[in-house]
Amino acid sequence: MTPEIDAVRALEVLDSRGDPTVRVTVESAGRFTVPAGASTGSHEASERRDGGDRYGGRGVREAVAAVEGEIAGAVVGRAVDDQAGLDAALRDLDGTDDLRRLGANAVLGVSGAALRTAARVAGRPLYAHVARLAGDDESVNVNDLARTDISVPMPMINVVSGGLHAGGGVPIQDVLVVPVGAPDYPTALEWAWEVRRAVRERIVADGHRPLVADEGGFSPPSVERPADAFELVRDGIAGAGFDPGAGGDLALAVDVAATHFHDPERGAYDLGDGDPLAPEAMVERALEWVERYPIVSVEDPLAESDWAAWARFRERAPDDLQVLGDDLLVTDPERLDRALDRGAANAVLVKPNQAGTVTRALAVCRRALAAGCNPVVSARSGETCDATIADLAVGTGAGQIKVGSLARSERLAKYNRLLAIDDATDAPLARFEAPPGPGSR
Ligand code: 2PG
Ligand code: MG
Repeated sequence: MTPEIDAVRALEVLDSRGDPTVRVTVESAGRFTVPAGASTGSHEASERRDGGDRYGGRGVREAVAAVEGEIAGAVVGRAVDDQAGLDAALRDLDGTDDLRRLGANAVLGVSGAALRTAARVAGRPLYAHVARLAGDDESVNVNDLARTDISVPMPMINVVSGGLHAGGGVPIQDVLVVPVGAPDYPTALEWAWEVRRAVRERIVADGHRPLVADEGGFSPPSVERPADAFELVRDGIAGAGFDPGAGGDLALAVDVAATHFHDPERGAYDLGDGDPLAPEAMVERALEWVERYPIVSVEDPLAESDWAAWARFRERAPDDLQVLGDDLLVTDPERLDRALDRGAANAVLVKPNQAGTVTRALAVCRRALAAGCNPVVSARSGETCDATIADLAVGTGAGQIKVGSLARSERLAKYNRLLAIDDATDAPLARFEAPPGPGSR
């Protein structure tokens, strides 16, 4: 007989920023703790916060009560291995597009805890269970995946932070390294560690304290303009003895997170280094960065609403540049289709809490892979040591992951889980593939 969900419990716990979040346990016994963004897109699934005085309004006791009350009433007794059916039932129960009634944090908590329960009940590693769901293919031999088609995702590792994750400073959010030339995942981490150390030494030599931001990246006062951040990390790659660039050892990636310095009223981007830029000038500026620095991936170079400028950027960018949509696409299959039709992006960030359910996040991965678009599984800036997304990235074959810097336990929990999967499976490190050029679809 198929095991059923016996009970659903929830608890308000605190995340890496000290903000409350929802932890759900489906008995018996899978546990999932929901992450939270700071640079959120306005089209994301909507998390539920209590308001009022507790935790500055960020308490989640109402979401916890929704899990233990209304949601438990609807899901207790369901088969644990019917993820799609469970997620559809949760959506129906909520009844809104963005899950605001029950709260996307309540819904995703249950969806994620059920996923982990089902893997445990089936006696499979979580990544193997995800591979089965993601492929929607009963013929996949989940016990034999180590020798078939899984890979460990190429990590995109944060080194310098800005924007909303660093409380000011440079307006762009992350400058990251991608160890494109690393032969395997453990080596990729080692190389990124060397670069991070070189950058840290440089910051200290310049007379600054190497304090870290929300995702563990450095945010020194010497980094005033985006160019300073690109130079610091590029020089860190060279300083650690590596060859920077797409065909070298480590390349750069950037999350511009432009929505958060874009004024929608005036349609202008304020990089804080002169007059605010019109969309066309912002396109030029981002193209200049790509030309001057060894950048292989640009996330959110334009705001979530600026579709026309996204398409112009992609048209003018080099064919092999990864143009990655986060706030633009919010892990939404329909927005992804729109982006593919308009040629606005060739890669999509996949954040389960933007989607609201595991099934929807998997659907975005599947749709992207089918269209030749790169899915990049991503953590949020507010995290816990829950490492589910590491298995999600392996099981979906996403090929890339972004979880922050090599600092802070909530980040390392994901990197370490991937080390364990690498060790257990001998799966190869996914190569960073140049996505197809514009007009290829
Ligand atoms: C992003 C994420 C993770 P946040 O913008 O890609 O870095 O940030 O979780 O704050 O949206
Ligand atoms: Mg982003």
